[in-house]
Amino acid sequence: MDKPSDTIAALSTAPGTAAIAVVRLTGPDALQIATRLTGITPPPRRAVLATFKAPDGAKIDQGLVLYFPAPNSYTGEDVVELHGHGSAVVTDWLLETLYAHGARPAEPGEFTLRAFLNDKLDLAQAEAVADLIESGSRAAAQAALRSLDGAFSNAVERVREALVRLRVHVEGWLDFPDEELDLDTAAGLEARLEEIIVELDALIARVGTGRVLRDGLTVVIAGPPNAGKSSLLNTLAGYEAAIVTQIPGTTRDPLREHLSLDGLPVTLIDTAGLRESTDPIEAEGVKRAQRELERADLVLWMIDASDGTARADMASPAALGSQRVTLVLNKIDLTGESPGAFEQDGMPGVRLSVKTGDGLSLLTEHVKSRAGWRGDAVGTFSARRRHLEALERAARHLRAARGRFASELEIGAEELRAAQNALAEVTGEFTTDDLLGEIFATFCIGK
Ligand SMILES: Nc1nc2c(ncn2[C@@H]2O[C@H](COP(=O)(O)OP(=O)(O)O)[C@@H](O)[C@H]2O)c(=O)[nH]1
Ligand SMILES: [Mg+2]
Repeated sequence: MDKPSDTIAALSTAPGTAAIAVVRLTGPDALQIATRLTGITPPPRRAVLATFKAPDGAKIDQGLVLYFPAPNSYTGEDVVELHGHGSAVVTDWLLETLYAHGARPAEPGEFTLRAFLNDKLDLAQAEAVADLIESGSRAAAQAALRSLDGAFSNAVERVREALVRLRVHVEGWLDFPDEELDLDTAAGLEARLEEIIVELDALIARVGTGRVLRDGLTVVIAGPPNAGKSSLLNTLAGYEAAIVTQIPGTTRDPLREHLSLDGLPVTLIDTAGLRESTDPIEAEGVKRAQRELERADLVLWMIDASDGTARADMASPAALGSQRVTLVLNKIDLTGESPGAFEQDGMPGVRLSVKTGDGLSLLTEHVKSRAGWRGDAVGTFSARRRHLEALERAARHLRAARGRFASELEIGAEELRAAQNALAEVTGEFTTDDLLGEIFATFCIGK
């Protein structure tokens, strides 16, 4: 994307009635427009009182003018802030005057886009600005601030630098096609690749926590009818959100509840019991349940412990991808089993009774730990699904390069290159205009 050459203006504080409203200008004509508005040339980085006048000389307002010369400003361009009174009528008139003097209304996120284009922020930091503004909890705000400080970008950069060093070596060997890579050299390269994979995996785990902090964790309760799924939702939600009866097939529409497990934002979804049904309404409910399963971050697969047939079939949810499934063996009050954790077919499980509450805290602890959740979110940075996808793609390419250095060096080199490109997408060295448009369109105007 080309660097912009025009000057934009927008209200940067919330619209409506307020004590003060801040209107910002950025671009090459910002100073000249402010001078025409106020009749003075504002000094750099010092607030001065001025009268804002319309082109016909009418007084619009009185307020402070603050001038940040390029490149030492938020956008890297000349920026002027006008602090006036927070009246919608006054700010509209002020903006109209700025437009008359040659400024153009800013698009959403355009100030931050300019900061990105002028290398004031990388893309992950620019996204952190929006995440900070929109943060719904103190932990989320802290995480966004850490990303804005560059903690996330630096962590990505460390992995990228290690990868670049490895690539320099690999590409160096490619220049001598006749030379066979001796086994020692290949083993050395493999070892360095493994180190990078370990570091990237650790980063992905941290990013997962940050992503959950921003978007929440989607947990779907599924399983055969009558297992106690709706009872679990009601217990965790703290009220009778879902209808519970002893009649199998009671739940049809997926039911969502937003709740917080010790600060971890969770969207809990109760679904229709999965079974073949001739009732068209229940069959549609089952179809919708399956759709929710595909989108879930975590599936709680619930089974009635007193139901021998269901217990025998406990391995069936492994097909969902066992890393996303936790088995929940409910109604142990009927079987006399004790609450606790277990494992079956590679899937973790918890034995509990929703009715008596035994083992419920084990389940909430388990969900928090699977989300990588530490109550205080110390050291977490905010991250988005986009970041996680790019990092996971990079990790897949690195794994695909494994074992290639001895005999298929070219393929290995290609995978490393693809991994580096995926990493660069996070910080924005490697982006398309479409992606930039998509990201900044979700910002507020004036930011
Ligand atoms: N004994 C016992 N009954 C339970 C327990 N949890 C749920 N139930 C009962 O099992 C039946 C089905 O519960 P429900 O939550 O509607 O199951 P769903 O079909 O999976 O949503 C109801 O009669 C509940 O009261 C439990 O832990 N112990
Ligand atoms: Mg139900």
